[in-house]
Amino acid sequence: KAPSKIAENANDKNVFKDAVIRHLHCTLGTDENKANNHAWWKATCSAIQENVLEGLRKTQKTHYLNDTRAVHYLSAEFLMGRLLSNNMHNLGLFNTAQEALKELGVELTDIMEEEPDMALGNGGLGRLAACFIDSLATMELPAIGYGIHYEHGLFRQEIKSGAQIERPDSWRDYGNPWEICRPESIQEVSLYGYVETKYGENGRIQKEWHPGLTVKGVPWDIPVVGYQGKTVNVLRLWQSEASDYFNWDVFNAGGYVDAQRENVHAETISKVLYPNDETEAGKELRLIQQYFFCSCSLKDIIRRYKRAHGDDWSRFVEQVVIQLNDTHPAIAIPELMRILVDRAELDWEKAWNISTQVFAYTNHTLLPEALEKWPARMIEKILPRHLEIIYEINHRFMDLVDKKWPGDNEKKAKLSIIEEGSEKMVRMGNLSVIGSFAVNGVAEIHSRLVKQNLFPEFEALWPGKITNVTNGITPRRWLKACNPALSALIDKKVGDDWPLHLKKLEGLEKHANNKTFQKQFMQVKQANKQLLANEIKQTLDIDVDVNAIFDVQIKRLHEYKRQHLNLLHIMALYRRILENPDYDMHPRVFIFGAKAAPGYRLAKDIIYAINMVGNKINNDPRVKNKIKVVFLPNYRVSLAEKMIPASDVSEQISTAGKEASGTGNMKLALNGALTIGTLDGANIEIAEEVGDDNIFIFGMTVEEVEALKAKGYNPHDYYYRDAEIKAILDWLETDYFTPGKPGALVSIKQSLLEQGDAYMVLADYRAYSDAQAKVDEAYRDKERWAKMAIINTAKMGKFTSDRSIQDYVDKIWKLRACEVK
Ligand code: 26W
Repeated sequence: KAPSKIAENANDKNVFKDAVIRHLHCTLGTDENKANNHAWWKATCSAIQENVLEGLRKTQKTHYLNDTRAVHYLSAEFLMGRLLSNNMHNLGLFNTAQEALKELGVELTDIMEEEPDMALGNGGLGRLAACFIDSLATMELPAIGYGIHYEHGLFRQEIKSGAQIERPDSWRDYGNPWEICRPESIQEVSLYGYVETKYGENGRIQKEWHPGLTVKGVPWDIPVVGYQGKTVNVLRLWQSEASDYFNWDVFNAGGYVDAQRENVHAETISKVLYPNDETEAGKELRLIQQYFFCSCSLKDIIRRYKRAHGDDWSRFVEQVVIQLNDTHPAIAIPELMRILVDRAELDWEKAWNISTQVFAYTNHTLLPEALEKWPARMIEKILPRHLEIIYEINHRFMDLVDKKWPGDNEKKAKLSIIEEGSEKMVRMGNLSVIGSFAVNGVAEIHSRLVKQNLFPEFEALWPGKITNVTNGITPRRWLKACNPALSALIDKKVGDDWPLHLKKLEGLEKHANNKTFQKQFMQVKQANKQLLANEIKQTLDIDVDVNAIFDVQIKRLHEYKRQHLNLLHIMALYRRILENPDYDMHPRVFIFGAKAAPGYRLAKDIIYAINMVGNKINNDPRVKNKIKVVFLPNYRVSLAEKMIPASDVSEQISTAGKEASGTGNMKLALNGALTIGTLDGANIEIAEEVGDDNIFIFGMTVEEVEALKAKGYNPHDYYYRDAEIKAILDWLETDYFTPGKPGALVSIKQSLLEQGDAYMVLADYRAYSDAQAKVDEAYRDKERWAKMAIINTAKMGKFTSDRSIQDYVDKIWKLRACEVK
């Protein structure tokens, strides 16, 4: 099948050449003799964007004419990465563009490196949102993503003398060729002030919010191109600006300076992404960010609805479903109630009936420190009317609970939106469950734990409301675009429609024992490893051998993800080599990528430790290159795209019960890496798919973790009983890895001993070490390894985000595809 094209003749090489030249001339004001890579990149983007916009126009018209029901995906984060390669692949224009540019003397893969990542997210949750909107467009589902147009995305990480330094990310400094500003759709958002109670005619109590500040929300649209380019949806990101209209009063009263001050405040809202992953900071600006984008988005949704249905609210729930990506957009629930009750003057019951048929909520974490709670006093100051509404929601809900469990105050305390204590707190998780018609976790085990441990009272009250939708990843970006060599090999075996029907990869299984295919598969891996080795040489000046095992751990740095378990094992291998120069192991390169939240001390200490231990090992001739440790700085989507195709081993070693799902585990296995992992998150479902022989599972189960905790876990037991553990932890206290600075790595030892080892690293250490020995043994048998790797790729069909989206459609959204011709 020829790839479909949007614009007439788009994949005619000469047409494409002309378009690029035209943009060099007319958009960028340069020419082909002067243009540098950056200009070529921009001109190429503009040429592609012509095709994208054609599809966008058709899609919007089709959705409008068909008055389609749509899903509105509200997320504080969208980790989009780069868009050029993705858009070219999805439009079927990659080869055309590559050949056209070659004739112009330009290497496409070089200019692709000019594109800054759109890093408007922290990690898993933000990247999931990006994969989901790719799938939504691919499946021709009417959908819009709503988020924040952060001026600065996640910080850029530099490593200085082994330690993380944060530098600002400026992804838009030289313009973003993909985004379109839509001043015609600006929204106003109110903050602060007070609420006036009025008595309207017929005695109805009316609430009027007199805000203290109004800001503008300016929408920027990023087109989202589905695979094969038929549907082009949008990601709409809101940028805050001072509302000139509101500040007139202050300005006219001679308060020029005050007016300027308010300007600063308004523009601060979308300035920067909070770099915290899994720790709730309770910062006022973060709550304002959340409300800002929710309010803009709801008003946008309502504007579009009213355009078709006027003031008739009766069909709103048929047309609109809103998915809350974690609790970050939960404030949208009282905001919709405010609009319906105070503005549209609907009865509370009617308004609540609408709201609770519109919202659905996804939970992404069980960690108590990540569950959002806002001081009631803070909400009262910023959103006084919303706090009243939250109290009213809670009051009515408590009546309902009393009917179910009369007089049971313990149940009420657990279910209440309000947590009583020295400071009253609003639990956003409870608000989300109460205000939604469906709640889901992101992997089977996680959803079970959401029901059993996080929200057991809600599960008893509303059985069936909490369900599971296992996460997924888009195979377009995470195989087709990032691993062209493997993709071409797969095309030859199973045909080229696997990016749309990932289960077709199962067709590879019958070749898993074929020696020729094994060779081809491993040659692709080897070539990808060489590309990564070049990258490592270039950025860190470390030589790595592509015949070594490439063992990769890439994810945010967090104690529960246990990068330090990996590090302890590396130190153990090093120690074994020092004690026995003939220690027999296949050479291995341990590769890390991880950012630590800037305020997370121990996470930063672990990064420092990886670098210092690595530096020592890499330069110790006694190691004879059996071990290399590589920490690649500034881990991000575009770096992941280079690391994942080159990985042999995928480290997924979180404490059981802590990693909600993981999605990197899926990306690595899809690209033929073998997982060493715990029975946690989606690892369990990956193991079910590939079979126990094709994965290295180790360590405690959730039940065993819970039992050990109940019995009383004492890490000292492991320290004194296992000589290797003791030797390694004691080593951390010396200045062996940090010459002249004894104790520089001691915080890790302390966290694992005195501070109680909250994530049970020591309890799982020996099992991990044994599993690593099995990895070593398996790799030495080249045929066995190749077979296992092939089976991993073959069995990843379940984990396409298309399947996740289909699950959402069937279980929650009840959406229909809308064909765009
Ligand atoms: C309030 C601070 C904060 C910020 C972000 C708390 C929590 C978060 C996210 C929920 C963290 C996150 O990204 N969670 C990850 O979500 C992925 C997608 O579902 C899962 O695959 C990961 O297991 C989960 O850690």
